Amino acid sequence: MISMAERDDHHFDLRGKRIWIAGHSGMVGSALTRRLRREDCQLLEVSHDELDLTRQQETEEWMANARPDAIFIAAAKVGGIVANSTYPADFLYDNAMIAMNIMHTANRLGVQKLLWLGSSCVYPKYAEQPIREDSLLTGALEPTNEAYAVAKIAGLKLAEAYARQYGRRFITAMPTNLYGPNDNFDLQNAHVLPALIRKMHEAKVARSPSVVVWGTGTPKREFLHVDDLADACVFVMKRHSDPEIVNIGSGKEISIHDAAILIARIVGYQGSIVFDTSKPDGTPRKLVDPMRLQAMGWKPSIGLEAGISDLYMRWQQSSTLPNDG
Ligand code: GFB
Repeated sequence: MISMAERDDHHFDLRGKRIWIAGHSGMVGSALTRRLRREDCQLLEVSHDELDLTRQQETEEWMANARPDAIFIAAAKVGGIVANSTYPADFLYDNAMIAMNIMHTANRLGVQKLLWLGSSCVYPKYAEQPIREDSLLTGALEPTNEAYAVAKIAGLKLAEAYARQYGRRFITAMPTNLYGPNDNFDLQNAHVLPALIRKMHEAKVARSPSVVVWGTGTPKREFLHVDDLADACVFVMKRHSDPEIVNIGSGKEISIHDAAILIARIVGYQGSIVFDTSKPDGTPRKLVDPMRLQAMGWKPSIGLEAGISDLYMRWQQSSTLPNDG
């Protein structure tokens, strides 16, 4: 049944709906699960062991049976700068297949609303900062994550195509660099914040004189806590319906050098920081322009220092690594 509010084309009411968070156990998916538990909706879940989203037939069968009303696609193969450049085929294939299989089936089943998550790395390497949504496809990509970006662009163009050809409300949000609970702390595959938390903690415990930070330390990154992202995704799902993409960011950037100093302070590491310039810097800056989402009425609430402190505490509680007590 369509509610009064839903007659306004931009409003989508989650109440009573069957909602599927594809990839519910990952960092983004688990944040969305926490956030959506506060809504009066029914959450559908399927584990990775039960369903491989890169397989079309399995995906079609599961979705035809589960019959979601709306879908958040949080499933993705993700990793930091070195993982992205080491496994480009896996990043492109897995992420493109997830988009193709879920959206194709969602269209066939008439799913009412679907949110695809892009990434700020889909924008050109030298995009004007802050990066507006309309700078998409105006220049060359950053080579270290080109494969991942191409898959994410394929997904957002597919969402747009289903909207144009079939009138579907398939939309795309473009998050900046994320961190938070359930982040990956594996040093080869992690993004910079969990990697540096771990390196600094281990160096503190081992009383090591220095910690190695990749690259020159000069690139700047914008970081958003994943709980802010989840809140923004629910906001966008309810309030935004046209195919225009929407950036989701914190509006603040910090150099990798300054992020390393901040993490050392939070962790209590007093040794020195050494930059390994044989490792890639990646894109020099990627600060997304948050104006479109701000104009709709959303803003983030978790500051970087509080977010990193919370992540460090949670990781220590869940980790079996030695501590300095
Ligand atoms: O977080 P990160 O791996 O991803 O790296 P990107 C950010 C910056 O931190 C780079 C530096 O300049 C890294 O060289 N860095 C310093 C480190 N020390 C470390 C470390 O120990 N580990 C890591 N990982 N980095 C990713 C893309 O790019 O951003 C993905 O590869 C995705 O596709 C993601 O878009 C959000 O911001 O460079």
